[in-house]
Order: sequence, then C-alpha cells, then structure tokens
Amino acid sequence: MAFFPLLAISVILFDSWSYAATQQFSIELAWATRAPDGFERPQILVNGQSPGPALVIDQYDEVEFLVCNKLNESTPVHFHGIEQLNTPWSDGVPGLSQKPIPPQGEFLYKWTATEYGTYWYHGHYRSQLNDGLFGPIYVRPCATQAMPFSKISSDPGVLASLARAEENPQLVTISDWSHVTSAEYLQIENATNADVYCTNSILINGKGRVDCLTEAQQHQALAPPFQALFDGPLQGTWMSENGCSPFTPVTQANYTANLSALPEIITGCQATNSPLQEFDVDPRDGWVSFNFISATAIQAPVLSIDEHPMWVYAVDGRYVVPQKVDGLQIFNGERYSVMVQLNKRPGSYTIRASNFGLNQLISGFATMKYTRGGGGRGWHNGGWGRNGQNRNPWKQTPSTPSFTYGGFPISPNITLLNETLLLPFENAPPSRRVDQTHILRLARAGAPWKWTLDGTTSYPMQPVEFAENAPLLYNPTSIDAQTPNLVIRTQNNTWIDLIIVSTEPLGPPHPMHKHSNKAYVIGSGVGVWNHTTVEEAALAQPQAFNFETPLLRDGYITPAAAGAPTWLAIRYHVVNPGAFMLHCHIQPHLAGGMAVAFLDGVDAWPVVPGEYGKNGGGGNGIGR
Ligand SMILES: [Cu+2]
Repeated sequence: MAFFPLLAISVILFDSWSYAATQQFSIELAWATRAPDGFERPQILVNGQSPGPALVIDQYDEVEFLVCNKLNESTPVHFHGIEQLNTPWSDGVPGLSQKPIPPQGEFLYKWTATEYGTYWYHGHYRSQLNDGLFGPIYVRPCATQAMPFSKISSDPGVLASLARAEENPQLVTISDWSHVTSAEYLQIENATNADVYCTNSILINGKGRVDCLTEAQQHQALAPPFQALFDGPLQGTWMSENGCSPFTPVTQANYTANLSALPEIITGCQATNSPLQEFDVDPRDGWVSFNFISATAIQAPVLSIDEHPMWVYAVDGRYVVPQKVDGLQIFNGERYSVMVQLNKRPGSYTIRASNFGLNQLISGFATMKYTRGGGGRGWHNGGWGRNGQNRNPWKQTPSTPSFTYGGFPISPNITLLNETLLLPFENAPPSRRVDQTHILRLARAGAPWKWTLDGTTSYPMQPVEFAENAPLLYNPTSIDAQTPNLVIRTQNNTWIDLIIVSTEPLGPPHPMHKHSNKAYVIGSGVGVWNHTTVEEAALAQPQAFNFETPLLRDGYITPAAAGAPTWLAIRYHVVNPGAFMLHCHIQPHLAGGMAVAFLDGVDAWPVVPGEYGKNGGGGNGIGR
C-alpha cells in the first residue's frame, strides 16, 4: 500500500527533528509506619519512599503523571514552579483546578516541561506535604540553552566538568519532620489557640535524627539577632528542650496560648541516632552540582558544606550569574542549585541545614563523602608506605563548619548569600508599564494561627467546599468566585503588580509562592506602604526597587517584621489563563488561610479538555 513509505518517512522526520518525548510517570500514595529520624509514626510514602522518586526529564518533554491515591483521604498533587502553560487543569489545587482525588481514585496530570531547571511535586491538600508527600523534579536544559559557567572558569576542561555535573546533579531535598501528623498538628494549633512553629527534626533526602542540645549549648548556638530578642522583649523566658521558642504573647501576636493543650511531643526532646544521608562524590569528576529543594513545612535553614564554598548558579529553576558563597538560606518551596569543587583532602564533610529563625534552634545534617583520593591536589588512595610511615592522605578529623548550629557565620569572612544581589543570567526585564496594582494585606485573622492576605478574611480551606463545589477553573463565575478580595481577576496579556504588605508586630519572613508563570521580584522594604502604585513608590524611594535586573522567581520572601511594617513588590505578565493560587508556603500559614486566588486572563478563559469530566472530578481512569 502506498501510504507505508509515507508513514516511514514521517517517523524518520519525527525522530530527527523533534527531541520532545512523552514521559509517563506514575506514583502511588500510601500511608506506612516509618521512622525517618528514629521516631516511628505514620508517613505518606510515594511509591514506597519519601521523598518520592525523582522525575528527571528533558526540556520540552510532554509529561503524563498519573497519581493513584491509596490514602484514606483525598489528595491532589501540585507541580511546584511548573508554569502549566496551556494546561491549567494540571496544576493540582483543589477548589481551583480540580476536585481532590478521592481514596482509591486516580488522576492523570498532563503538562509540558517548557522551562529547564529544578522543581518538585507535592501534596496541596491541607498539610499532607508535611507527612512526606513530595518528590523532586529535574528538567535538563535543551541543547541550545546557553550555560552560565564561564563566570566560574574559562578553562575548557573545567567547563566540561561543570557541564557534566549539571547534567547529573545530586538532588537534595530538605524537609522538616514532626512527631505528630499534619492533621494532629493543626488540631494542636486549634486547641492551644497558638501559632505552633516547631518540628522535631530536619531531614535531608528523608533522613535525619533528633538532636538535643543542653541549655548551655543552646545559649552558645543561638544566633545574635535572636539572642537580642531574648535579651529584650523575650527576657525572662527561654526556649524548650528541642529549641522551640516560648509561646508567649510576644511570639503569638499578643494572643495568650492555652499551654495546657500543648503536648510534650511538640517541645520535648529525645535524641536519636538514626543514619544520615550520605552523598558519595568522586573527586575525579572535579565538580558536583547539588540542587537543593526546600520541602520544609516551617523551617528556613542555612545550607552549607564544611570546607567547600558553593557557586550558586540557578534559583527557582532559572540560571543566575554564578556567585560564590559559603552558605545560603533556603525558604519553603525554593530551589537553589550550586556547584561545588571537589578539591579538598579526601574524606567526609558535613552538610548542614541549620534553621535561622526565632521560631526554633534546630539543625539537620548529611555527609558529602569522597569515594576516593585523586582530587584536584593529586591525593591518591593512601595506605602505609614501605617504610611504615603513615602515608594515608584521607582526612581523619571532623570537618570544620562555616556556620554555627544556629545558622550564623562562624567568622566575619564567611559569606552568606544575599539573594537580592543575584543577577539573572539571561536578563529580560519586565514591562515598565503596568495595568493593575493589587495591594494584599498580610495579617492574622482573629487567631494567632489564622491568616489572611486581604486584611480580614482567611482563604477557605474547608475540605467540604472543595468536594462539593466546582473548581474555579471550571466555573469562574460561581459563588466561590464572587468573594471580591480573595478572588482577583486579571486580563490576558496585561502586567500586574502585587504589593504584599505586612503589619505584624513580630513576624517571620513569609515565602510567598504564585502558581503558573514566574514573577519579577522588583522591590521590598521596611516601613509603611502608603502608595497606590509602584511607580509612585519608586519616585519616593528609588533605592528600594530594581526594574533593570530583577530575578524571575516562583517564590518571593516578605521581609521579617520586627516592630515596623514591611512590604514586598512583585510584577508578572498574564500569559497563561487559568485559576492559580498565591499563598504562603509555610504550611501552617497556608492551612490558616494565607492565600488568594487569581483568575488570570478571564477574557481568554480556557476550555478544559473533556477527558477531565465536568468538574475535574478526579475519578478513576481520568484521561486514560
Ligand atoms: Cu507565612
């Protein structure tokens, strides 16, 4: 038949011209009893493990991601930082883009890996993320993508090593772990009427241990800025056995917590000695890329590797002009990729994740271990020399930290990344003309653990509403979509400024995250925001803004509040119509309602493919 040769030709053309492949990936979610830090409790496993298996794909691949829910509760899965260009129905947010997947149900997410870089997937229902429902995603850049490494070296051999390291990164997921489930955690917040901000350990790739410091060690480890608070407004109080800050009106926005309802498990400490994650590195490679992903519920640790500086080269997936630092603070949901040169004496070096925040003095650890000698300085596998002298070049002593247990530099010549000084590698500054400005007021909403982004109302997180009502994507004019300040409408192809203003008396930085396409972080400051537009504010305080070289990110940190209001300004281009959430990525804050919904591009509203049913119901076999 005549069409056979034609078919053969078209297959050949497809193979030689298109590198995009369809990547099928399926995960099964189930509860099991595990002890990732030596303490047994139920954990959500993804294909039998937590973190779940890594999804490693090439840029422009088509992804078909099947979720089989074997939990006894509903769930969706969200792809953090994936822009979901033209696939807003695969964003995984109940109430916005789908109904949660019921127990025994399945849902097939389909999206295109339009952007290279490090991302992750996680639960987006209540706080299931805290129970272990997450895993890494790495999208290898397409072959024509320029690489940023010439800032690190001009030596072709080194550049080749860096390129190899980038292609085979060590994916490092940092999470925090509580000895109660996320549902129990929220119940404790309710019962104590307190903002509960402590965990029992910090895990690196799912492994950690419970550390208990003596009070003397706590005093020594506490970073100076927080020491000043204990010498000031918190004078006369001290942290708990596990380093948790006291629940006083000072830390609870002037509310008084019902401490009799606070279980010992939240603030006590029983040390464990479970195994830590070990990253084996081969010094013959010259360099290794650590792609850090923060899946923490609460903690914002400073990451460092003893005796090894790090070149930060990508942030939230995108390349930046590489910057050499000794450590960096990573907030909830963020990703930082760093290049590390393997030129030290072969041995084991501690990787530290030390929380830097008033909430808790807590650290997690892992090890980077050289698998052999033969590194940059010519070390070889050692042993006893012919004359009996010890010629073993392997490092025998513990490695030297650059940061304290409290996440503070050991000495003034240790450098911590200042993320506001990072420059985009491929700069495409935002529009200077803006169509809409929204001022979002971040505050507590009637309780220390309830939050709002519109100044008064918590975003409704009640599961019953998600189960019964049509998601906003499916019905953008429903009753749910009429709450004026919690559901914000934008027109397609317009530029939007969002100003997040915080008036908390004493509050942590809030790592805000907007779903779909990235936003430019154009400014932040301390003081009252009394402007109607960024343009007006920039005339008054030009030093607070960067319109020329802002980073494009999917996470943006509000400045910490300590007695004065703070604000953060981001700018984004509406290019992907759909229903997308903006929220704080501290999980108890999200559960407490610190969120708003955007109906982006209401004038070009997408038509959801029929395979997802009428309301993204998540029934069996969707899309198959
Ligand atoms: Cu927050």
